[in-house]
Amino acid sequence: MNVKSAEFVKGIVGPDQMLEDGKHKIAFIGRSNVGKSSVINSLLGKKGLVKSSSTPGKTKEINLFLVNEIMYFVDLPGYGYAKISMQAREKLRNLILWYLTSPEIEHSRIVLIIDAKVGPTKLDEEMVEILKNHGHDFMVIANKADKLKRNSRIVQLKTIQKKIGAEVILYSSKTRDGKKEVFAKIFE
Ligand SMILES: Nc1nc2c(ncn2[C@@H]2O[C@H](COP(=O)(O)OP(=O)(O)OP(=O)(O)O)[C@@H](O)[C@H]2O)c(=O)[nH]1
Ligand SMILES: [Mg+2]
Repeated sequence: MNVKSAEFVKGIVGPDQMLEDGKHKIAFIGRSNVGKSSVINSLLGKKGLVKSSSTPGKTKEINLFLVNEIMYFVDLPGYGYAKISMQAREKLRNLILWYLTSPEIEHSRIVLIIDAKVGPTKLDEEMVEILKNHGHDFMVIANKADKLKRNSRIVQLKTIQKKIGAEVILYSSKTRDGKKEVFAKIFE
C-alpha cells in the first residue's frame, strides 16, 4: 500500500464516542510495551505520528489515525501493564474489550502483536481466546524480530505459530523487516 496521508483524528476514552462513519478499521492490539504504536508508525512511514515510549502504559486511549482518507489505523492501549493501579488496569481492559465487542467494528481487521523474543504470554493466549470467542478474524505479528539472532528466527517463528495455532509474521518496527508481508496480509 502506498501511504499518501496519515493523520491523527481522535482519541476515544469511553464507549460513548465511537466513530460511526462506516470507514474500514485496522486495529492493533497487544501487551503493553510490545510496540503497537511503533508498528503503526513504521507501517505508515511517519515517525512520531503515534506516540511511543520506553515506558509501558503510554497509550491510554483508543487513538484513530485516518490513512489515505479512506480507512483508520486504530492504536489500542496495551494490556497487562502491572505498574498501575488495579482500577486503572481494569479500566483499560474494559476499554479494549468494549472495542472488540462493539458492533461497529465487526468487519474490522484485527492485528494482534506479540513479542518475537518473548513469544506469546498467558495474557496473549487469553486475548487469542477472546478474539476467537467473538468470532474475530485476526492476524498475528511477532514484533521486535531484530532482537532475534538471524539463525534462530525460523525456529522461534515455528514455536510461536504452534503455540498460537495460527500463521504469524515476523516483523521489526526498527528495521521494517516484514513490512511487505504485513501489508499484504492486512489487505488480503
Ligand atoms: N528493538 C526493538 N524495539 C522496539 C520495536 N518496536 C518497538 N520497540 C520499542 O519498544 C518500546 C515500546 O514501544 P511502543 O510502540 O510505545 O509500545 P506500545 O505497545 O504502543 O506500548 P503501550 O502504548 O504502552 O501499550 C519502545 O521503547 C520502542 O522503541 C522493534 O521492532 N524492535
Ligand atoms: Mg502505545
